[in-house]
Amino acid sequence: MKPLILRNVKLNPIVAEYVNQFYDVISVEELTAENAHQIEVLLTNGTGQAPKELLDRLPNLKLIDDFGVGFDGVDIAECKRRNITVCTTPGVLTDDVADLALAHILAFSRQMCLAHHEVVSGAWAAGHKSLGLGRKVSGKRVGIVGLGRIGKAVAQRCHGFNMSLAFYDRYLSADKAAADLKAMLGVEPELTRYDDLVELARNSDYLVVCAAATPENHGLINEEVLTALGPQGTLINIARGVLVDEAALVKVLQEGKLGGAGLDVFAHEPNVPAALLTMKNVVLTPHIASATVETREQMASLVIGNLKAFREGTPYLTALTL
Ligand code: 8YV
Repeated sequence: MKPLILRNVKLNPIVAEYVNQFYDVISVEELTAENAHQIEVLLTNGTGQAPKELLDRLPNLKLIDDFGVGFDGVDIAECKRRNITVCTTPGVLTDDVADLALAHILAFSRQMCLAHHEVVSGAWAAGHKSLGLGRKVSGKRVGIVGLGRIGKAVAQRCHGFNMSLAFYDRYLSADKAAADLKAMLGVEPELTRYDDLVELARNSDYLVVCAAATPENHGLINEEVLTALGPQGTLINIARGVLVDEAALVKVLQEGKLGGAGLDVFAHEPNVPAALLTMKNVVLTPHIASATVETREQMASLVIGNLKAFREGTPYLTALTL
């Protein structure tokens, strides 16, 4: 009989193939008072939930192996207290997530979804052209909320579009940000740091949310911020849905106080506020920022590497410092 391993999400197929060689996998629904004490490893992903109530049921848990860079569903304080290691997949998905932010900027501004529909519906061929003009992206102002690894990769790409760069990040000084970007770009970009998120929004054409979903960031993008972004402004969220007050977002879009939104993440995935589904000034994707063959292979390789390290007692590849 193989040892048991617990999953609280559906496993990536590459990870599953490795895991099945050494473990019998059970889901949280299959956890019982009898088998819970056997669990030493929990397999999760960036949106998987590991609250204290679950951790309390797992007295021998040693590793949470996360197929993702986000760990907002994991009770980190409890992991720290109990010395449970948490491994994530940092770095390997940065490019893809930043690429998707740019894809949203372009898709929204150049009306890609409406334009595609105009062709496939036959409207264009029939001469019923209803598509108005889009908006130019090159040369516009981008405001980046959270200038970590992903935020900087977004800045790097926006610089390529001759956009002016500004950011809001409580933990990063203007000098450090400028030095980091200079190292990436080879030139020092024009970069403005805002202490006030509303001011950043007021001075941005695109506000791109790249921050982590820490409890203090919940609802960070509120009605005041969205209104400051304004009728010519676009919100892009490739981070986490909870960072945005979704009710306020729907309200400002309905009232025409915000130009539009490109959203890959939502507060209650896979549920999307019904009002957004019929709006023409939104582009919606189903949390696909890291969903490419290449990146998912690299993420799987880190998850497997960390599990291997656990099994062999060697150092973890990407353990969080708790
Ligand atoms: C994944 C993510 O979609 O890395 C994250 O935090 O949200 C995404 O890369 C998620 O982990 C599901 O596999």
